[in-house]
Amino acid sequence: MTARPSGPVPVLPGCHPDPSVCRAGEEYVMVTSSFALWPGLPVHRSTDLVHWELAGHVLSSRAALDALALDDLDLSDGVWAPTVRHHRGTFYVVFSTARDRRGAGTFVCTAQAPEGPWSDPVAVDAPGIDPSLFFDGDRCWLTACRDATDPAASGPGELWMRELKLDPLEVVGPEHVLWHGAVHGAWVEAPHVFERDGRYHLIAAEGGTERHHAVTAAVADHVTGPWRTDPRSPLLTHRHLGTESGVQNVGHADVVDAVDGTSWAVVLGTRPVDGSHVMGREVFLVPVRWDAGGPVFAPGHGRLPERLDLLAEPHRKPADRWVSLRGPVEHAVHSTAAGRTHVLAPRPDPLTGRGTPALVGRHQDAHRFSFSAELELGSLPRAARCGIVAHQHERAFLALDVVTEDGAVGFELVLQSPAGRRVLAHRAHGPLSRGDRALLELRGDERSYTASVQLEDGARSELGSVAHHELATERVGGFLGVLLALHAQGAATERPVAFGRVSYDAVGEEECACASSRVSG
Ligand code: 6LW
Repeated sequence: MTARPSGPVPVLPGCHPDPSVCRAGEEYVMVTSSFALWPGLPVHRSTDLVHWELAGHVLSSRAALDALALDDLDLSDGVWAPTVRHHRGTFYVVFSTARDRRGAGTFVCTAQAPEGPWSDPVAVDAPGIDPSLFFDGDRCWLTACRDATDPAASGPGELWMRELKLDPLEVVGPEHVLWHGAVHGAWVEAPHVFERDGRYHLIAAEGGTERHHAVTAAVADHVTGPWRTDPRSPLLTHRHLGTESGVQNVGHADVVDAVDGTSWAVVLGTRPVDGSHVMGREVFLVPVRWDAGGPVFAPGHGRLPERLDLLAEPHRKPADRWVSLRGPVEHAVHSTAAGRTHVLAPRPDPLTGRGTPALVGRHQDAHRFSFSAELELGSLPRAARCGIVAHQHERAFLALDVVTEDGAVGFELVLQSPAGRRVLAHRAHGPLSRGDRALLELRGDERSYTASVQLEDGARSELGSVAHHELATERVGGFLGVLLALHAQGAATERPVAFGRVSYDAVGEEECACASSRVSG
């Protein structure tokens, strides 16, 4: 029998991994990873840690794009694991870029407000990935993780620290090796340092970002060490709960003190069905209590809370965030009485390559959804392939395409998977004639994606279905979740493609799992 997802619901659903959070006055600000998607590093804001809205992006300028060099990257490389902190009126975001799954550069951006404008990225000399900042009075410490110098003795990863001068932004002074983790045998990553009652606490992620993911910790009397493993580690994990747990891969925490004196952590987690997840790593909220030993995650329960009682109303989804691959594309949105029209200029880059195809998508953020768009067949380019796509990676997507060639038009359902390309269905439609419209739809549920086409005469025909695990991270690899996207492949000289009545409707188990008041386990 298929396991229905149940249990905790994300506060930021869809692919938003590696969350980092800080507070500025009465507002909370969260930044998450964006890989080779553009614009990069979404910034969300909230006044209650549960309802988040998009404030902007740290990375959206031409100068940022040039600094990051996203072209040619595997989509799961690029911009990884930011940390956001607020210090004396300025927001600081530090992050690293990855190429071939290894750290390629570390950058800092600053802004006076979450919506920006954000400064251009300033490169700092910090090897490895998952950089973090800790302000201790007016001194700022940069911590990150990298390969250990002596892995046989210590385990594969190590956390290190140096001071960061703020003006100009520059790493200075001696380097301190802090800690090799509590678990050993797996990389220690995602460090964040906190001070509580004169002692320093370091939390980190171990076990890898998959099923064995866990939050571990160390304590020290001085920020540069020596650091001692917190013997209670792991402090939070779902790795021992078995496949019955609706949320898996829980780890990569950051902690914030709320306005009312309570503390909370944001962590990443996944919602697999039958062992496969398609929505990437999502953000969950966990209560934290500090005691003499350090942070206690989900006190009394030790796992993500089933219900977050802060929700007085049904969970609102953050606004649509449309992204492209490895750089900007020509894309305009018009609102009309009939709905939203997205106009995309075709590009020759194929979806299977590492270029910038004419694709804009938004993250799938519920198991059950409908995503649709209408094309006027007579106005399409004479030789093009355009349509809607459930896109996980350049090696894995399900595309429902309208193919035009020599004045004729047909519909095609294509599954690209790591095993190769399969045309699952092809329907010839006949000559391109003005006025003909086709509504393309992809529907999803816990187990499958189903594609259908509805022509103007009202007949809807299903072109086929694929099992959800075809697009799952477990099958495809990498760090992403499914994007529901519009795409237009053709010569750049072809006329733009207008996708009319673009609609995404999520029908979620999310809606019903939310209740009222604080937290119950
Ligand atoms: C992130 C790191 C990780 O930087 O995945 O496996 C990377 N662990 O913490 C990308 O999300």
